[in-house]
Amino acid sequence: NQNQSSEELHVFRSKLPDISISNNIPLHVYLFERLSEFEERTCLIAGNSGETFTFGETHLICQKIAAGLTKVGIKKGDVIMTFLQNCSEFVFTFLASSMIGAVITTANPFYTKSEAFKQLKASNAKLIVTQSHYVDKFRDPAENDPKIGEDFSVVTIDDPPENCLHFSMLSEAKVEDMPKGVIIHPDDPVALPFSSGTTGLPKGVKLTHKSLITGVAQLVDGDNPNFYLKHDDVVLCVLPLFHIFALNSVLLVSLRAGASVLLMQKFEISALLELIQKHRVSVAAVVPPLVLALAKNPMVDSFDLSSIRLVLSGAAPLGKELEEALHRRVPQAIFGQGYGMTEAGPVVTMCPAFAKQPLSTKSGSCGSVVRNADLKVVDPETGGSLDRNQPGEICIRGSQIMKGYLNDDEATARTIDVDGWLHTGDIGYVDDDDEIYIVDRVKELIKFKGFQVPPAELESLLISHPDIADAAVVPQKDDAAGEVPVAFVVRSAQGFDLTEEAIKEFIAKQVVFYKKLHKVYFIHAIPKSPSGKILRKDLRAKLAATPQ
Ligand code: 4UW
Repeated sequence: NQNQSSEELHVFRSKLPDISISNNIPLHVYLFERLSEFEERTCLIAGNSGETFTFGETHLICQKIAAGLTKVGIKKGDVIMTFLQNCSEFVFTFLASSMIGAVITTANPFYTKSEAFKQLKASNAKLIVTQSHYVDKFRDPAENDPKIGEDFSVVTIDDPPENCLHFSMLSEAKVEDMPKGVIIHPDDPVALPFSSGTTGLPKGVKLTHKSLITGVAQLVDGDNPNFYLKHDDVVLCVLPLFHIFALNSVLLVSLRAGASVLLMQKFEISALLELIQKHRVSVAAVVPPLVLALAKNPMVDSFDLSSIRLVLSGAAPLGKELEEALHRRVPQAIFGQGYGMTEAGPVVTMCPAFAKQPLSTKSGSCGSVVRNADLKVVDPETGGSLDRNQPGEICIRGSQIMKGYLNDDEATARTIDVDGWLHTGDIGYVDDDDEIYIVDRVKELIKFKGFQVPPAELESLLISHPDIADAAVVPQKDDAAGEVPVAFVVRSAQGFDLTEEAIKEFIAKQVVFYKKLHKVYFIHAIPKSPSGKILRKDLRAKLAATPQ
């Protein structure tokens, strides 16, 4: 019954009114729209060296690199992979790539060789920008893998090893050599981060110029921005830029708003505290494990953190106790959470206490749905939409969401339905004050300190072992990391003496640190549904009942 179903559709909207968003222009044009006003202001601060770049300098360098990329053969639609820790070259490459209509796929430089090659092949990247000590990860490829110099080029930001180019090759090009007449359509992809989404292996997430502009505008545009950044703000960028949280909600929003970004290569508590004090960081984007470090480490007391006015946490659930513990150390700061997902482009909800005209929020909530978007909560069994205070799967709709997965229409169709709703795989509810709480996850994904651990990836590695007949990987709760991956393994007939240690080591050799298995349980058979799907809920229940 059509009437009945439309009557029952509960759609939640932001308490902030919709705004007009100029999302029909290229991303870099949008980000630098107020360049003449910001020209002299500090745009980037490299934490390591103290080197700074104004907005004017940043824009000029990006234009040169856009010309340089063209010189090395990169054209509109080509993919460039950044295999970098946070640094100014990351920012320049990203923006320059947008200028010529190319696409950046961001990868974690700590990836192992096999992880790096998987993303390189899947994205078909033509160029990798990295550091010399990572280049070996792209050498000696297997039979069908792409090869340096033949299938792709490598640029290093430091002294280039054999067959690689130096970054100055790009940055010393002439602005006049920027390609002319490149036409960029709002629906062209500009970024291609990888995410496993609700199921399966990591996939390229096509984020278009329009999606990212919308995502940025939802936070910082309008008379009363939801995430109000001031011109004199110094925004901490210690979270990795290869992940969508920092890329969107630290870097891109700051560029648009004219705030400075303090780039830190990696998290190290004393260096972090020194930089916060030295540069008077005012906005800190964090993940729960970082909150834990800041809340608990005794060193914090010897630094002046009084400049911090705002702390934004996300990417994983933040416990109330932890939030309160950190709040005691930076009492002047407003605390809040955002909730996002790579595919959602990326913000689903944001704390409205960060607005220019702040609204009060409750601790533990992830804020309210962003403006210019619809949110609904659906019953995972019936698919019907639910009213307030009833937990169900969070779905989001708006111009910010991804265009789809790269070369995977089936996964796209499973994630975005015909009415344009993106199904997040997260269970949450909306309370009487329009605040959203995430309470569980129905998707496979495991999050270790906010990093994605796709169970399907570990399962396929496990099954490739000759002594393993079947395997399933599920999350186990952990105080420090939030969740850790653990495996249930069925040994094959000849594998009776295969040990837990041997399996852990077999996996550890092939994956980045946060995907390592923390425990292996031997089992006679993996519980599966009649259609062959792993019954992960049963395994999670088994785990909860097992004494640790
Ligand atoms: N509480 C509980 C949360 C939360 C959460 C995420 O790696 P991805 O694909 O993406 C992210 C993106 C986070 C993000 C982006 C932009 C932003 O402004 C912001 O606000 C702070 C956060 O993490 O993983 C997506 C999955 O991570 C979980 C949830 O399961 C989601 O589907 N997640 N944020 N605050 N869980």
